[in-house]
Amino acid sequence: MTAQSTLVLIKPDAIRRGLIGAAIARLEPLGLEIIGAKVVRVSRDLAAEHYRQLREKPFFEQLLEHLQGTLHDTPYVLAFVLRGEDAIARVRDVTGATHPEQAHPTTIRGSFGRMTASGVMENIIHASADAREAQREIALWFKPEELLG
Ligand code: IDP
Ligand code: MG
Repeated sequence: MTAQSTLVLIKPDAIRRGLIGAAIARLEPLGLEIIGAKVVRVSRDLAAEHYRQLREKPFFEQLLEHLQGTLHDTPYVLAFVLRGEDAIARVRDVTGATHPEQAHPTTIRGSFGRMTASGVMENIIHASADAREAQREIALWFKPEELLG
């Protein structure tokens, strides 16, 4: 298997709750190379493009607000591109299932995610689901010159 690159976003809920280090501590042992890293103030257009496959969902508007940080008074995310053998699946495994209550307890989402009483899914991080999504998302969030070759 050749090296893959994958996009990871530390979402505003994690930043607000002081969980940046906790999330990175779960990813770091994977031994992947960090080839891109930055802080991003997320526009509505960027959020909508990132989650475009979910635009018909009833929670889409809330999802855009979540990624933009308006729900957590934290108007930015941390974006990373991680590269290494089988990086996409390995990062997804450590991330855990989408719904925090369905995520295995040892995963990032299982350990730190929650559904709030008002129905916001605080699931801490985003990770690309497959090679096609990773390619699209990396191009959306990073310019080529922002990535190590
Ligand atoms: P993923 O993040 O595990 O790939 P997706 O199905 O691609 O899951 O959904 C993207 C994001 O949309 C989730 O990470 C979560 O923030 C949000 N989301 C997904 N399902 C729900 C839901 O049922 N209610 C509220 N938010 C949801
Ligand atoms: Mg997804």
